[in-house]
Amino acid sequence: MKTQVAIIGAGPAGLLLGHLLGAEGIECVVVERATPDYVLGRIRAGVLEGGTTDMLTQLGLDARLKAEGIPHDGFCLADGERLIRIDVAALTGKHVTVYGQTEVTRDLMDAAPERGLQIIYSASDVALHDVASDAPYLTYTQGGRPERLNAQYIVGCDGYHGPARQAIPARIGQVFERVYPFGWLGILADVPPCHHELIYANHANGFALASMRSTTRSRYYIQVPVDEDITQWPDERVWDELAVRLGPEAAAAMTRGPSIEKSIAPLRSFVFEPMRYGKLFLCGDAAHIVPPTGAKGLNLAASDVAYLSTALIAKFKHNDNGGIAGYSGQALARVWKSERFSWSLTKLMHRFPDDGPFERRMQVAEMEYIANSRAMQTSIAENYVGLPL
Ligand code: RFL
Ligand code: PHB
Repeated sequence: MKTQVAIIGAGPAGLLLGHLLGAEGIECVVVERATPDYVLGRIRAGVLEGGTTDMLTQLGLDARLKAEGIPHDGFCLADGERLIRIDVAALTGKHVTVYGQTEVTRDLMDAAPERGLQIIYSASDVALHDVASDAPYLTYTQGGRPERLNAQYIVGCDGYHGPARQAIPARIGQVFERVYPFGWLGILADVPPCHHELIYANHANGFALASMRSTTRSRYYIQVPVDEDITQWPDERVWDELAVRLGPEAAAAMTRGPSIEKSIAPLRSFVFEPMRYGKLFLCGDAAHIVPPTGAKGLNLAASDVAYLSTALIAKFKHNDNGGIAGYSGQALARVWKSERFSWSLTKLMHRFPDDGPFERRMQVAEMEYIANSRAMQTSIAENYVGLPL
């Protein structure tokens, strides 16, 4: 089989890219290891920047987003004593939208057949070959049969654990990494949210986040040790801990209910440079990971895709190589700013096991500064709504 662009991974990055290229008549095939149900079963991001929702609008795939997405004009930082509201709408003139990654993926998946985007699910042993040559190709196994896909370009949208990044020789790539000594235990429950906006809380017991998917579905997280055994956290214990960490006001408004999903995600900052090698490009989690504090991961995957789709369209339509040559530098410039924001919000809002009284005083001082400085609030707000592409 042959195509113009072979995309590895049918997560949000791979599907968005496939649709954007397809809309310009560029042929692509998406090769995904998992089944559609598995991809939709992963509960992840919940907050979309304007730039991300604009891409769905541009594709004409925003009907459900418009009907079900909830615009948020602000969010809160809590430190036990007070709730600091960051009024992102007043500070930036923009807003974010609460609409789950699962729903974004479903919308992109559902539109694939009618738009002629070919997605090959349940493809195992995906391997990249000759990516530095003019004739790169993928091999994989499907239904027990070995397959080969020739392409002009290969794009790795295969997440942190996928094979694409590994296809770049060690002498070319450089890894930047920080692993945090804690994870987030998340629960999803069909109960109304405790507050109409998100609350990020720093409590002596650790971080907590009150988020949501809709007016009837809540998503909560608590910081736990990285090696925590999830069986030690029956629902009631999670709710009790949330009530303590989020503070009395949120606790009073919190409705408890059985969890419909519960999992622990480790926290990591990670960047791989460069994001292009020969005919291979990396997009999204394949090239970088941010800790979820600040809700940047999916949005960063979307901005990579915006840059790369523009570059590939210029190449295929006008034989213009400039975008392709500049892709890695352009994408990384934005990646590093999101890395900085996610890292700084993670440092501000979590209790690190090795921190002492000095580090705690630094957190208190920074909270105090944020509470009283419009400049600080503006800085947080403009990062939260998404830096310009
Ligand atoms: P994905 O979603 O991981 O998709 C990669 C796809 O590649 C497939 N794959 C392979 N396919 C073929 N062959 C192989 N060998 C393969 N190996 C892997 C996988 O099956 C999968 O389908 O990466 P992508 O598309 O780059 O998207 C990135 C986002 O998923 C990620 O950044 C966000 O979920 C991060 N994130 C958040 N981002 C936000 O913007 N806002 C948020 O509010 C937010 N909250 C979160 C998050 C991530 C979390 N976790 C669990 C890490 C909250 C959490 C708890
Ligand atoms: C979520 O709702 O899953 C969510 C929201 C905000 C974050 C991270 C995750 O910063």
